[in-house]
Amino acid sequence: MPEPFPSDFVWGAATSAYQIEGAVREGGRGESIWDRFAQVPGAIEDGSSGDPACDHYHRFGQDVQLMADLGLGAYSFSVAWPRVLPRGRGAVNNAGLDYYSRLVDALLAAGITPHLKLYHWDLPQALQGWGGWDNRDTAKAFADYTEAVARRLGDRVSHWTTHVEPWCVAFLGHYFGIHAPGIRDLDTALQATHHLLLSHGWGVQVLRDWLPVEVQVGIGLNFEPTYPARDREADLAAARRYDGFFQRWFLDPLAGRGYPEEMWDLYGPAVPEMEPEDLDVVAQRIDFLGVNYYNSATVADDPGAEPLRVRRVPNPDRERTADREISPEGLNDILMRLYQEYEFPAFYITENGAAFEERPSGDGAVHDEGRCRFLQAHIAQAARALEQGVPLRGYFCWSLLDNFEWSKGYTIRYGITYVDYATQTRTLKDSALWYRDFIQGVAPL
Ligand code: IFM
Repeated sequence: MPEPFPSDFVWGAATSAYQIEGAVREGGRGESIWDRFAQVPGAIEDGSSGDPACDHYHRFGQDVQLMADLGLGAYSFSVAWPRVLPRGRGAVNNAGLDYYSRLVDALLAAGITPHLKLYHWDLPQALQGWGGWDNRDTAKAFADYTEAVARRLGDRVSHWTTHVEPWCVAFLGHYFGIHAPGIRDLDTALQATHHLLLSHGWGVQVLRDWLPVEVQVGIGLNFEPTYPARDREADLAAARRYDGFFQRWFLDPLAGRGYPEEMWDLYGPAVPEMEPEDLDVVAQRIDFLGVNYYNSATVADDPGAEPLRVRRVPNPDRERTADREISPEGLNDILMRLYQEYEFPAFYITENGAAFEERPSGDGAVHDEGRCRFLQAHIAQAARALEQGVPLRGYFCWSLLDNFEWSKGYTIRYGITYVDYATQTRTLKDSALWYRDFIQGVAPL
């Protein structure tokens, strides 16, 4: 194992159901909000959808083999709620659970630990008809869904994540309106946040009830460590507000601190409704916090930009991927901060990766030097955090495969494996080959 990573450090790759599975009308799967949203003209840059994506539903055996070839120790995948409960609640669709059961068995047979995520954004459309995450009943339905999955897979899956990037669900989906269900309303976004967190708490309780005690349960948040554009009070205050909006609105209630007071005041009448016991439910003990990290944020004060009064400022000194600024040191900053300011027992980097608009070259290989450099620089920051005492247990590269990148469709590629969508051929990019060699300890950072 490469220094300073301990021998039990987990090296993996991550995906999500809607982004890779395809087969949206097979095996009794119900409609999801992303199936519906993708049909809205202009919602997806190239007019595409998650069907057939990488056709992973039919090709998972081949993809598990690919993971084994790379020497991955773990695979982080999400279960599609509408495959398990096509209408969101009620009768369980056993064919949906059978599919994940086969996937889990194939992973275990290949010596790869399954890390299962319950919700990566594909809410059953039927629940959206009742208000989706704006409705408290959706959080109850999530607990029932959790139970159905836990009862079936709890004997074989050791790592469970309730939600992935609830900030994206709440704000991209309900405030900026660029993700499903395409709502643009602050009250709804804040109420959705609360119901997502509440469903996490109820989900953790269900998992503790149904699973063996040694099973690890957590949640994955996305982070943008925030820096002021200039060293002046107005920008420092703007950075604190953006941090409250992006990080602490989720972190603090999960850590038992309730919603940050200054954000509660700033949101005024838009703050969510809740029951007296909710904050205790949200603050369930978790075994790990998943850290999804792609970039940091530089912000300036902007009195006209209600409600946060913050403007993001591009940093011309930073190199860029196809869609983000590159700031590896932000990964170390956020890990150190989480370690020093909060009491989570362990961390995984549950997503980290880069998109580029690459193609195979004449020799058939995909020479993605940019991604190789990106992964190396970020893993080096993870190593620094580890050396400084952060209880970091693993690293998952996003993503195993090129896939459906939400509102950007297939216009950019996050995979370490190139997918030719016309033929569904997979080609390991140079970054995958480097990752394989690095894990084996034969390639340096
Ligand atoms: O593709 C997404 C993923 O679904 C959630 N985290 C960020 C990735 C890259 O944008």
